[in-house]
Amino acid sequence: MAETVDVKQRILAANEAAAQLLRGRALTDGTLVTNLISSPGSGKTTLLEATVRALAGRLRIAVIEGDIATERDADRLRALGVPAHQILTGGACHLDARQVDQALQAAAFQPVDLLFIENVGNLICPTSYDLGEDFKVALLSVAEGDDKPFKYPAIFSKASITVITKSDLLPHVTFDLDAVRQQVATLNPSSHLLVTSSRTGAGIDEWCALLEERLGAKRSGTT
Ligand SMILES: Nc1nc2c(ncn2[C@@H]2O[C@H](COP(=O)(O)OP(=O)(O)OP(=O)(O)O)[C@@H](O)[C@H]2O)c(=O)[nH]1
Ligand SMILES: [Mg+2]
Repeated sequence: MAETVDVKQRILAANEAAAQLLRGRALTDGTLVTNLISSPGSGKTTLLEATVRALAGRLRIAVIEGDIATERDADRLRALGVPAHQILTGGACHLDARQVDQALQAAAFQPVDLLFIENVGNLICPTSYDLGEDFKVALLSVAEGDDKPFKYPAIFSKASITVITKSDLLPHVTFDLDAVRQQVATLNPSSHLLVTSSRTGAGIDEWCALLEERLGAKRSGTT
């Protein structure tokens, strides 16, 4: 048991060292890095597609995609003209900083304003792995149930933004938005909660404005 804990701590310490190198490079480059985490199918890639469309011509964007199999998500972003690199974990349920470092070297993206890392669809494992991001974003679709923040507290505690997705489906599902607001505020009083629909465009401007504000703050050294 003690040995298991020790190995896990060493893995996380090695990951942290790699993440700090990534963070240092992103600071030098003036790139805002966002780590998107949610259950499979909550709408991460669709939110990225909506973000790319909304920010077209205003900000330069690149995307690292993490999945256990297929290039589908990277292909969806490339179809919009966005440089995207797919990491295939081959079964692992999260990305780690070394994989992101290798992906960035392989991709050799031109300088960008925003780098999005879409993690493997999973609310648990990705939470422990720092990818050198500026902040984590948790997504929760209204179809998943309004009890999720308290059931998966780690991610909602660590994410500085929680994005409720698929709000267009609210009339068709049982989802108490106020209850979710209260849970997220309890777990992380300083977090932002945005209510969005990538289908109707609701909340997308607010999301993009928050990204632009954080990019500006990072570059002016006020974060
Ligand atoms: N009604 C509705 N459907 C949505 C919305 N956003 C995404 N979807 C649908 O939800 C499904 C999953 O969306 P994705 O964006 O692929 O989800 P994901 O989180 O990237 O999934 P993984 O990468 O597999 O974890 C797709 O069928 C989308 O069309 C939305 O705002 N409203
Ligand atoms: Mg996806």
